[in-house]
Amino acid sequence: MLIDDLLTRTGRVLHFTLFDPDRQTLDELARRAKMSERFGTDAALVGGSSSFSPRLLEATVKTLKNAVKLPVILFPNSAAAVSKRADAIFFMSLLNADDPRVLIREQVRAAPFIERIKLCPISMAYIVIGTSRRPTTIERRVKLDKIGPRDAAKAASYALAARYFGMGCTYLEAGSGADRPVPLPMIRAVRAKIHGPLIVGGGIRTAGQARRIAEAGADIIVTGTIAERNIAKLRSIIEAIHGARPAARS
Ligand code: 1GP
Repeated sequence: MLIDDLLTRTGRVLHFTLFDPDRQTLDELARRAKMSERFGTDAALVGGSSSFSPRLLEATVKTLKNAVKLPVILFPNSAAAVSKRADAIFFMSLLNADDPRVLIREQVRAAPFIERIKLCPISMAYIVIGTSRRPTTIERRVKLDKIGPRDAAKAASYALAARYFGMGCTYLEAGSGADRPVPLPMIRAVRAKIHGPLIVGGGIRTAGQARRIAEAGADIIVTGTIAERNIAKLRSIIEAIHGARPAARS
């Protein structure tokens, strides 16, 4: 699968840049994508917690495909967020949601379409961690079985359950714009329970944070907001991730 190929080919921790269709014009998107590619990002993710029209999604994916050579992976928030122009889709369940819609219903709606258009599904357990004093967009939108920053054991139990379900990747998400990223002890605790790729995102703003997260056990680090607020900082974040010593695998 695409993620395993990327990880094996490079042998290093990867960086993905998240582009939210709703948060920039298409011109800004093309410019930010080109800069991210130049700085060494490994893939472009398209998605976000806000809702956007299928038309804007199509335009976003098309703009990215024209602007850069990076793989474009959908990071959907509903069954409507599927585009055949993308290279792959995170086929994900928000495991600590109380809402069956995000646990399984949207996925059931989307699956036949994904099969028909032959889009590559990347199996993923998505776990949202409440690290921020102010709730992030996803925490406001979805009722959650709350996992606080000190609940490393609870996050690890979710990750272990996902592994027993046979889910491929695990994504620990602090939420876009979070004021703190997922804590390092939680990343280590989750890493110890899973065999597949670990993705960590939300609230990562500095090269130091990114390097520590990589060395705690993340295989892929996602940033979104920093490319919108201060794209020059992205270069040092990506360099720190690519230069990090990958953590030992269990
Ligand atoms: C959100 O993890 C991503 O899904 C990115 O978060 O926007 O805080 O970098 P930021």
